[in-house]
Amino acid sequence: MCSVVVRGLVVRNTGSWYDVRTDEGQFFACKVKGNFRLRGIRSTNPVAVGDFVEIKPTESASSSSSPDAFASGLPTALITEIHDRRNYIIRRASNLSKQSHIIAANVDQACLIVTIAHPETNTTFIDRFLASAEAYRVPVALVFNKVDLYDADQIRYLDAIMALYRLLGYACFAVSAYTGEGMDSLVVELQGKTSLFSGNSGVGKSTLLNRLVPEAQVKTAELSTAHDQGQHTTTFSEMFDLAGSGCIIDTPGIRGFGTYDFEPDEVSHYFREIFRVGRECRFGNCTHTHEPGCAVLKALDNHEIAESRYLSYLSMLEDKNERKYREKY
Ligand SMILES: Nc1nc2c(ncn2[C@@H]2O[C@H](COP(=O)(O)OP(=O)(O)OP(=O)(O)O)[C@@H](O)[C@H]2O)c(=O)[nH]1
Ligand SMILES: [Mg+2]
Ligand SMILES: [Zn+2]
Repeated sequence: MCSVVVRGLVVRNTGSWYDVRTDEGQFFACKVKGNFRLRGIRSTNPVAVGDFVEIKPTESASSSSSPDAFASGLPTALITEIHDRRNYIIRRASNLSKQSHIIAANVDQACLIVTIAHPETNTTFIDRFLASAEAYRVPVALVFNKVDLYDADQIRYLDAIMALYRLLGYACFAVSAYTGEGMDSLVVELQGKTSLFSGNSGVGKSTLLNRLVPEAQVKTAELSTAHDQGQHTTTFSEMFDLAGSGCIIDTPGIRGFGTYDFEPDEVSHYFREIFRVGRECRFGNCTHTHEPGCAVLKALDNHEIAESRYLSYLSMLEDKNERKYREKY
């Protein structure tokens, strides 16, 4: 009877199994023990890639009863405990859902991979991601991929949008996973850190990963010709080691970013410029929507706050009012 409990890191989440790498470098296919739930979080996945866990190896007889773990050839174990997280990125599991989905835990940064075209990532999606990351204290770098595809107008737009986000204090990278353009500075940014790759389907998360970690060889696929959208090719989250030090967590593409567990009066705290300017509003409880003496509305009029950012702010307020989010975000 094997009853030792060992510590490990969750490196892969296939939905039904969590692959854990122990401190000694051994791999186990794990299930979560019983129905233990994380403090107050109603999540579709109680454990996420990046979690540190305690596991208890199960006897070999039980592994043969689980065909998929058996197929992976890994010994099986039970996750008996999850260590406290330094941070995590969480979103609403789906429209109208009360459940959340933890995208990854214990990351040094989230790289939001976005594209100006093929497919187009909308700014509301970007801002919702940024606001959530801000709330959970995860630094974000914006990685604009597929620069090889853009025409002159799109390049102008790219420059403008990068200027906007840089002004707000977010690191921005313009890269092409195809030509390698811009990849050198991204590599420097990734060194020594655990970085989450997130974004819409089809923006090239896995293609970038394959370029950065050639032995990863994860599946990628063309956009659908009819809709110029990704096809949700990556179906589970997985962590890969970078040469040197650091690692990347590749994740399935997400359609909308439904924010989880925000109070309406909190939303403005996570839009850096709205928070800053909002301190000048006449009323302390200003929602920046209609109030007299609202400094945010004035800054919006003066183009000191970008309209796209303000619209994203409104969309998040609306979530709270309607308790839902629109799928397209
Ligand atoms: N032209 C061009 N195409 C790219 C670039 N990066 C990725 N692609 C293509 O975009 C398509 C989607 O790439 P994936 O890497 O599968 O996208 P993903 O973000 O991992 O998508 P999901 O796994 O569905 O979330 C593939 O056909 C890639 O070859 C790039 O820099 N330039
Ligand atoms: Mg992918
Ligand atoms: Zn105001």
